[in-house]
Amino acid sequence: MIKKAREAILHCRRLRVLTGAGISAESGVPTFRGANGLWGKYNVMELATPEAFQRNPELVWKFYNWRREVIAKVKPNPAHKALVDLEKIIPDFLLITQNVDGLHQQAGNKNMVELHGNIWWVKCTTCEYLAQDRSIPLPSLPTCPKCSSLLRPNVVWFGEALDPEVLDKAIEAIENTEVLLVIGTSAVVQPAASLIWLAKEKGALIIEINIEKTEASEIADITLLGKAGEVLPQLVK
Ligand code: BJW
Ligand code: ZN
Repeated sequence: MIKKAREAILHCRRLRVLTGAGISAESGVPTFRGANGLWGKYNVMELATPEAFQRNPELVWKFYNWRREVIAKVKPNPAHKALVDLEKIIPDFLLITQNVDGLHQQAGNKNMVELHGNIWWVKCTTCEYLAQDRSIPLPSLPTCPKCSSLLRPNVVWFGEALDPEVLDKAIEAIENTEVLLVIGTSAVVQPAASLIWLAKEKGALIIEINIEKTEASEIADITLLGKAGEVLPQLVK
């Protein structure tokens, strides 16, 4: 199976890669779901929704300050590095990530979109202010330098729409791919997960890498069970 996946990837001209929290797990970033997932310890509805932020912005900022602290200490792993190599080899490559940790950029990927935003950016809840801010911790209630309103993390919470430009770019790329490589996602959060079904509908070969079977395994042509940091480098070399 690894050999078939390797050949399909190395011989295609158009490749899209969809990543989720599992690709950063070996770097030391907790995933969301599963035994060691963040959501087991924290109540999502208390933290990753606009309603939660309205109700208790201090608590939500405390959570994000903690996440920033964790992520600041970690480094890209061999899976992130393998995707940088792939971007160099494949003529038409797009990385579509659900992750907000910024590890793909840190590793060196250039042609990529972040579906759920980036934890190192903040945006104003009132005006158009949007800026990178890597300070840790941010004040418990950070304010906008332009209009003094409350700032929020530039991430997409449940019930919020994804940036339409970002989503459109992902959809168009998915509709025009030969191969879709799906790495470390439980494939349950929409609309990100639906991109896998869209690729299948359009005739792409779906290759999945995960430590366990997921919602997407049924439609995947090849599922490689194993850690991304161990499996992915074998597909590239
Ligand atoms: C390894 C590994 C290793 C471990 N190697 N693998 C019913 C049907 C359809 C949709 C909905 C519905 N009910 C509600 C909705 C909508 C909702 C949704 O999808 N909910 C589902 C949970 C049911 N979606 C939304 O609300 C989205 N917005 C939307 O729909 O808007 C509509 C709208 C339109 C117009 C106007 C207004 C609204 C927004 C979704 C935003 C998701 N945000 C989060 C938080 C981001 C910020 C933050 O980080 O704090 O994004 S939630 C969280 O889940 C995060 C992730 O990106 C996302 C996906 O998780 P992911 O990456 O798959 O991680 P895990 O933990 O689930 O899985 C890890 C995987 O790795 C596992 O499979 C492991 O096995 C594997 N693994 N170690 C390889 N070493
Ligand atoms: Zn402002």
